[in-house]
Amino acid sequence: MEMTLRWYGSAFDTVTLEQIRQIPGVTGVITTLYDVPAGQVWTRERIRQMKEEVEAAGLHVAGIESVNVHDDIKAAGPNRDLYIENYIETLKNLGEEDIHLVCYNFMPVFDWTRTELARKRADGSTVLAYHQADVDALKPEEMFSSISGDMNGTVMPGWEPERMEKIKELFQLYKGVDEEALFENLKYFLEKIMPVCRKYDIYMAIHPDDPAWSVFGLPRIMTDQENALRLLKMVDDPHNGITFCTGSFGTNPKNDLPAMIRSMSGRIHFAHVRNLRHNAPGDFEEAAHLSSDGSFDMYEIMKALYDIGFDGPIRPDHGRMIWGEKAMPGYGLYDRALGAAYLNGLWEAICKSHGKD
Ligand code: DNO
Repeated sequence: MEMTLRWYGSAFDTVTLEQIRQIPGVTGVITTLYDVPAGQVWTRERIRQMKEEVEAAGLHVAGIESVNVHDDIKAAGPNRDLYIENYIETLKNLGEEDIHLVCYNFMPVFDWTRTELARKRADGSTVLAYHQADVDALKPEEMFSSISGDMNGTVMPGWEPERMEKIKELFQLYKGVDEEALFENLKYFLEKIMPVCRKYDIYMAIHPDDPAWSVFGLPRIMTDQENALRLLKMVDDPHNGITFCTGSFGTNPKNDLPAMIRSMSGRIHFAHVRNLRHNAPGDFEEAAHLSSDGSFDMYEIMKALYDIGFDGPIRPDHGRMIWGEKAMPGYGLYDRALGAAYLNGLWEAICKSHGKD
């Protein structure tokens, strides 16, 4: 595996490439062109500039998170074929710039969802949290304003204000789209992009839905082992794979994370490894990466990745906000750096217990 950190680009991130370069064992970043709206083509020039900036700092672009999928593709809206053409063009440009991993999601309207961005923990750190009863008490259009005050002046992925302004239209677009239709639309999209993925050897890695259940009555399909395996079989090509995000699949305590990893051998192209703490059904908060701080057994998760021969990029995921840092919630430097060091430590121990360096 290769240890990486997510980076939003110098115009958006409070964390610098120079800082990332100093985290032991981190050799790559997972990045994006954050200012290009879903549906627009990424030009080769912009991709090249992004690569050059990362490489000048002694790192490399290990993959993209995300090339976002336009809602017309997800909902089979009027311009879906046009947006798929644009997506193909972006993949071609990425392939020509030698980038071979693309993370994306297929969640309608909202990307990941939290009800609090700065819940205070006993040690004074703050974390992202989710409480189903709070979501149930809100209208979808109130969701953004209910959390926007805690964003520390950053733009959070999936929560761009211009998207949130169109929320009612977006809900309208998904009228009549149930889980089966969403699966169909995902299949249609993947079948159209597979030829360009094969040609440039690009690995598509869908991100699970977070939380792993329907929010505001919208359909969600990347929620458990059964559905993930259905997706892999539906378009049975190694270029159609998964971003295994423990924090997203793990929102549902019924998901057995190590067993899920083992069931997807060869098709996990990217891993997001983090911990969270379950308080009650539908009520969880994020935690430090350390097993004892949350509900997951991080050793078993890393061991499952090792056992299936996972060799893609991995990254620590949402961190707590600690040591007075002001950053995008979940994406500060300090706690993610601690997470990377801890995951590297687990990995080293697992390798050495198998007699490997
Ligand atoms: C949130 C992230 C998501 C993820 C997208 C992938 O912190 O995990 O925004 O990047 O769903 O497309």
